Amino acid sequence: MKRREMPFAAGATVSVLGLGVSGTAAARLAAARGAVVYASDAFAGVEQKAAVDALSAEGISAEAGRHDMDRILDSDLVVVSPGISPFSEVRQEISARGIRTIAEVELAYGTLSSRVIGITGTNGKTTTTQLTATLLRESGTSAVAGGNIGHPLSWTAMEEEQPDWVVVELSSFQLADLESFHVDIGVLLNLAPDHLDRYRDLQAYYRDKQRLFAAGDDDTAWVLNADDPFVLDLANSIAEEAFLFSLNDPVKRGGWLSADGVLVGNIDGTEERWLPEAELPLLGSHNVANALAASISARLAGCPADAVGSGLRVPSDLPHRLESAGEVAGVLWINDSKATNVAAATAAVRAFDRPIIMMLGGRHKGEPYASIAEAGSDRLKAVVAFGEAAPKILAELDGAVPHIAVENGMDAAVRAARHQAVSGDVVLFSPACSSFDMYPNYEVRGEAFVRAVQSLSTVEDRS
Ligand code: UMA
Repeated sequence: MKRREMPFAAGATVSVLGLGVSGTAAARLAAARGAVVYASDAFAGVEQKAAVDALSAEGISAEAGRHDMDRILDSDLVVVSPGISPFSEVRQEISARGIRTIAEVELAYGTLSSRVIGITGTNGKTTTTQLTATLLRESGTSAVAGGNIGHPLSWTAMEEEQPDWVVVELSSFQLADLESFHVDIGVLLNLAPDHLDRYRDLQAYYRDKQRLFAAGDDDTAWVLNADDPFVLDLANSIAEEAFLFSLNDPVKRGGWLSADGVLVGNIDGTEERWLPEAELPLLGSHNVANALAASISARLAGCPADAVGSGLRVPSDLPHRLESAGEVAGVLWINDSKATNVAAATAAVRAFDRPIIMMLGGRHKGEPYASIAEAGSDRLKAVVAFGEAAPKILAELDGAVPHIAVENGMDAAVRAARHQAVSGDVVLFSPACSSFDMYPNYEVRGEAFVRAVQSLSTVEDRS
């Protein structure tokens, strides 16, 4: 295994780009480890200004509204927030100068003593990351879920007591800027088009995902989706030695969904029946796949076979992922705001076998919407399109679904969906687009949806 090293010497100058959660965490960690830190954000919104105030109060040099390029280009190391594209002006200038640039997770890794499970894939990363950490904790092993899940790894690196395992959700953006980050267990869940607004093409996105394999060595245990040909292709020869998971067929070693509907595993030559699918609190077959990946990973990290079932039964507390927003007059409203790409929305459609009214829209990310209509061809009653992407969704799905409406704003879109729904239907808010046309992130969008549903139920209660 590669030896862990702090990525800078004491007294080195470290510039941190971006003052979101990962940038502020990185600035604090680098300063705590003896670097002279300059943290900056190109924008000067309320959050960035608050971050500047907080860091300045701790003696860390920070500014919002500009990147001081003289200072940045003079630094020994740059730590970059994942949201800042390699094609941005600031990063282009830094790379032209040949200054070493790393991700926040890489910085954190250098100061962590925990063993690492790294989880990536287009969809299901957060669920699998959280579930793996839950399985480990439920079986008495200390584990923290971090990374893209919203808990910067630097937070854990700054804790005095570090867990035995960190389960790290790795986005392609983070993978792109790894150096010596090493995974003891590496998981690739699935691959589908996403982030085509940032990547030149699909291959470029997949190439960043492939960097997971560069973070392993001969001692790394790999967990791969046997049902996804793109995953197997990307893994190449690694797939031969990997632990696989499948919803379709038993695998030599790994986990699968048996013909009688049980999540079954085989880690060390003996078959283990983990949990009947019906007892899994998560909805949808994509979540059965996530649960299999989490179970294999947890078993490999020391969770005993007989502890998997009870760990899988622990309800997930992840909001905005196929979460009920309530039932109004027999209509079930589902908040799946985290579905920010077409593959996630397609998986959501597959999770319901009753008539569906689908709410789609937001900022278009470059992917075609046809697969959503195909996945729901016998159940999709109507689509309500909203946001910037609405004209594109209308053009692509008109004629492919029985009814399509375009609405402006969340409240109007929710009312239009209500208009289409009858008792027994589900209204699925699984937008397939990013939220950035109307909201700062998918969480705020999900909350706006839930509020609109709640006000609808108040009106209906009164009438
Ligand atoms: N900025 C600059 N200069 C620029 C461009 C942007 O300073 O040229 C600033 C922005 O003004 C902003 C900051 O950089 O203040 C953006 O940082 P960020 O987007 O990396 O935000 P963080 O709050 O640090 O959140 C990041 C991840 N965000 C992204 O990858 C876009 C979070 O994932 C992650 O939870 C967090 O680090 C902790 O690790 C979010 C996400 O949407 C949930 N991820 C994508 C996904 O899951 O699909 C990859």
